[in-house]
Amino acid sequence: MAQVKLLGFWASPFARRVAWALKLKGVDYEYIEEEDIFNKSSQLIELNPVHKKVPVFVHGQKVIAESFVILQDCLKTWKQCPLMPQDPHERAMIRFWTKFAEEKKILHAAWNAMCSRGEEKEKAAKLTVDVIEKIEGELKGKQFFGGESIGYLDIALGWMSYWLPVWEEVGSMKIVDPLQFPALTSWIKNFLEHPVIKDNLPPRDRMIIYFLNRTKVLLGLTGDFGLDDHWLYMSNMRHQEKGTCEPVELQINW
Ligand SMILES: N[C@@H](CCC(=O)N[C@@H](CS)C(=O)NCC(=O)O)C(=O)O
Repeated sequence: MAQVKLLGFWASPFARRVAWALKLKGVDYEYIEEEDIFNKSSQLIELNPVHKKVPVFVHGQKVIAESFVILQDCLKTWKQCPLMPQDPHERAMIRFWTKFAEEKKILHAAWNAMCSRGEEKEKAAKLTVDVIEKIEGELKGKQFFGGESIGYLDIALGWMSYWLPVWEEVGSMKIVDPLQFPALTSWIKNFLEHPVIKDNLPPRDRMIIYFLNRTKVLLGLTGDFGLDDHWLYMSNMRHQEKGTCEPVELQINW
């Protein structure tokens, strides 16, 4: 069996898609962490010269980039735990919803909602909610998108179970209202309770700090955040949004 390697980054929802698929399929692989995604290793540049992004998948002589392209290759290479239904119409539906989520750029909209302010934030949050409304319909009465077990669409949208709540917290916003989206809310619970998924998630606290710092950089603020600063930052944001006080000076504490 040719050697399988996955080049990823701990906080990347795209790299995690591939890791989940490989784990579900029981494929042994070597994980290589890209230490600094903004100061790319020569290995990443060499393996993915077009986009210079993770994930990159290496299988013997084959090198593949782009999470969905990698997933497709995994489906064809390893038949165990198929992730796609047998029925052609059901397969088409999975492709339809994957394409829908990609074309609507829901992940990017949620990301933008986290790291923007004012009107731009509102627009991005609304776009995310509008797409979720459609996805909610597809989940009604199901444990997973794949029915009784995790499938391709669950993996494709898996970031919504764990990254989205972190982005909601960091961006001080509510996107997945359990009353508005009961099916998605219970899917999140089911997905995160799955043993393979549960054991393959980045630490939440580290994510909060990481995405707070990313947000801060993108908003043009300076200094690094520690977790203690998070709460100060949140209340600061809320006050600023309500226009109730001047910005509080942020402490650098780590
Ligand atoms: N469409 C790509 C997106 C990959 C991507 O954006 N990866 C991020 C990490 S989450 C990255 O490598 N960013 C580095 C950069 O933007 O330069 C996929 O699905 O694999």
